[in-house]
Amino acid sequence: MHSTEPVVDGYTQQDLCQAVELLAAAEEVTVLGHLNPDPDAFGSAIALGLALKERGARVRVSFGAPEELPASLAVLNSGDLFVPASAVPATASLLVTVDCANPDRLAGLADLPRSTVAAGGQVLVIDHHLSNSRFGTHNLVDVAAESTTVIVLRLIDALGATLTEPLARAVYAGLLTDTGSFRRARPSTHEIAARLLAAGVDPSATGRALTDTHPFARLRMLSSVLGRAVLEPEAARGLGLVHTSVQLADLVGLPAEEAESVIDIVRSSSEAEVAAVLKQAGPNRWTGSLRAVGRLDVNSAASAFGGGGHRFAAGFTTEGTLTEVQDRLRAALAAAPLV
Ligand SMILES: [Mn+2]
Repeated sequence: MHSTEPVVDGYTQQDLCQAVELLAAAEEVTVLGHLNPDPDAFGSAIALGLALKERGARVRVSFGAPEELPASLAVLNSGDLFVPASAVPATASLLVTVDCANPDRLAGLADLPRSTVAAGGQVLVIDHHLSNSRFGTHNLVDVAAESTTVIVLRLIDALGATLTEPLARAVYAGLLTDTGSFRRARPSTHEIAARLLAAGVDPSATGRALTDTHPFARLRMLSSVLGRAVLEPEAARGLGLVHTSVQLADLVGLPAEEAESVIDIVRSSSEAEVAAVLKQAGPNRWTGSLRAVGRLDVNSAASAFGGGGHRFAAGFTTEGTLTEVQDRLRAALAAAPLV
């Protein structure tokens, strides 16, 4: 069991054993996903939380922002584990972060890894982002994993936890969304999905709740946002860039999470290798989402802003006017390496 032979990219069998020992011994655990959680972040936290709760641990699941659980994630919220960020204590004997590349992704809870270690606790980092800074006392980072929920499932199996339907649904949610609805799937991805469906997951109801259900007011928001989309064929090293912005005025009467689905519409433009959506987070503050079809490394472009992610899907937060951020984005994409 305790060989140092790598089982997968980024961590060894020994790393996995140590993480299992840490989780198996834990009596009280705080599990945090990244801010503005997606189904992989929240699904990973809930799946792990349910497995630890079954073992008798006291578990809380949270994320740095927003305070409320986004409506689209309610379908994953099992086991009464979620608490708002304001109810998370400043230290934990065991802190687990899931799908977070660095402490900044914890937003208002970004100091917890440091304060937990200072108080003698342990920090387990579970992630699949290329840009992960391995900020835990223990790190399970596998950049080849389809989703963070897949790494969590390996831990759940090693703990001998029961694959109940709510737990399987949470794992499935991350797998579904992080593979682009199984477009980026290997044969083994479908073997994992088969196990989850056999555990009782309803793929139609789960998929619809996670990605195909929005408030009516989103249609008007899309109308303005898509109406100002711009195609720049010469940008992104001549491979083409399509971009737009979601401004604060567009989101009046809508939860901020509704901005997250815009990138999936913008990226469908056949003339552009790269799609970008700049979401306004304050008067001069922007969060960017970048997607590439498969020829340009947008993780590298995002890192020019201090962000990161995966080669073909990355993000960043930055300050400036919209025009300034757009100019810096063009420059970052012009310098991004081809794959
Ligand atoms: Mn993920």
